[in-house]
Amino acid sequence: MRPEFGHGSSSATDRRLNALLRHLSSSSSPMDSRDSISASPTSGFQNDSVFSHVVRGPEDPILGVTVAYNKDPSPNKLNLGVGAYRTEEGKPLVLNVVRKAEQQLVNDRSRIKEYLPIVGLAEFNKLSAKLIFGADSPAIRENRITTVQCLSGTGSLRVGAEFLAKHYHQRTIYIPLPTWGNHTKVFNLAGLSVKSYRYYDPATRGLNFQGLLEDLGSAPSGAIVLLHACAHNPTGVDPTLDQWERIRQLMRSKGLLPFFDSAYQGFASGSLDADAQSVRMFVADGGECLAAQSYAKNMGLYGERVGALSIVCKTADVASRVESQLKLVIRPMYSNPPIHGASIVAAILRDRNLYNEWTIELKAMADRIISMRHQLSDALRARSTPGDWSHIIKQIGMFTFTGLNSKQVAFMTKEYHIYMTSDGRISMAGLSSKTVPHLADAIHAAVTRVV
Ligand code: PGU
Repeated sequence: MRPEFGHGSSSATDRRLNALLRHLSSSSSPMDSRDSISASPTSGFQNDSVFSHVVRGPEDPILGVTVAYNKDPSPNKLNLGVGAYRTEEGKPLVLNVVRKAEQQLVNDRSRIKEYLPIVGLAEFNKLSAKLIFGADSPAIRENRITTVQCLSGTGSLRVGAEFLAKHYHQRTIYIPLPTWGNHTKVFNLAGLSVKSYRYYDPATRGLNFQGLLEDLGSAPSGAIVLLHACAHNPTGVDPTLDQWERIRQLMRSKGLLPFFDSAYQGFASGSLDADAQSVRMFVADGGECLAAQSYAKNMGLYGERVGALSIVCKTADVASRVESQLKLVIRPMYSNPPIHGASIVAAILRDRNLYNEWTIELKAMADRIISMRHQLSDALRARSTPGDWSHIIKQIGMFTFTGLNSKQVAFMTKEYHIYMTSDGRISMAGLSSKTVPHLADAIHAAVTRVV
């Protein structure tokens, strides 16, 4: 019999200590642990887990593509699944400016590793709001925005959704059809009910603007609407500025609440300001909205998990009360956010030279993606691949929504070791001049041999 702490007490500390003891004794002496924790000493060793009923879950439709890719021994394999930037050599890229900022951080001996506040690094929050809303935004000047550091884009969406589920009168969120696969799960788990609005028209491979206006027009007043700020994922199709203006007028007239997902600022056009136009239009009218920002793509900080949630309110007083409630959402979820990534971002955004260097590197990434679009389009034309492939050039951002069906995708994976999501989305950022011919061969074979 192992010692137990705090007999008869149910304090959380005692329970944790006992769990730790059980863990330690089970690794050093399996017999002892089985005797003491199995429900019945006679039950079989195979079935004695309290989790034996747990069924295996499916792989994630996007991140699971990388899992499959990693298992493939082929030297010609190509991962166009996940939206992650690669160089012409096919390697992940750490921006030079990020290396410089990190060096500064390492050299600064005054830096400490204490907890950040619940809302994160104050300077990071301020600079993130400036980045998306614009340095001269009246809403910033009037202190009507609360910005909290969150765990990249996903965490920002989740915190925003949890806040809305608790404090907003309408619990229905409309998401575009199609959209990033994780949206439905994030919003459902936060307690929102998810509906969709028409967005993409497969016939034109463009925006179904009429369908979008009809669906938002018939949404209940006050409903939340998820909008991709730019570089819509997975379609690469964005509304024009005129169309954004029509969407804004419709949403404001019906009191629909905009929730912007900004995961690609700078990646659509190469310009940080141009890619934030949609958001800024909605803030300029004085109305309220939410915005989730990610630095995964535009600073290449994927694994640092750095992002921000902003809620634009009517008054400074409301904004400060909203922030007090965001803290109550965050504290029991992960207490406070990590310090390293946010410090890198703050170092770059605060320093004019580093900021300028960043915009140049960002533009180079966006330009390389655009050049891949041209190369792929040329390669298909050279092969006389059947079909209209002009959308490869027209679509913007990281992805091309090819129009290939799931059978054609499976064929390309099996025969050509090209990995992509089953909806036919390819990450243009994963391509290089060297791999374009291989992809073009695969697409040509898929559309001529698989229907
Ligand atoms: N929102 C959109 C529209 C996205 O495309 C992504 C990432 C996120 C939010 C979340 O990004 P964070 O990494 O949390 O900042 N989508 C990529 C990356 C892989 C994934 O699914 O998370 C993609 O390939 O779709």
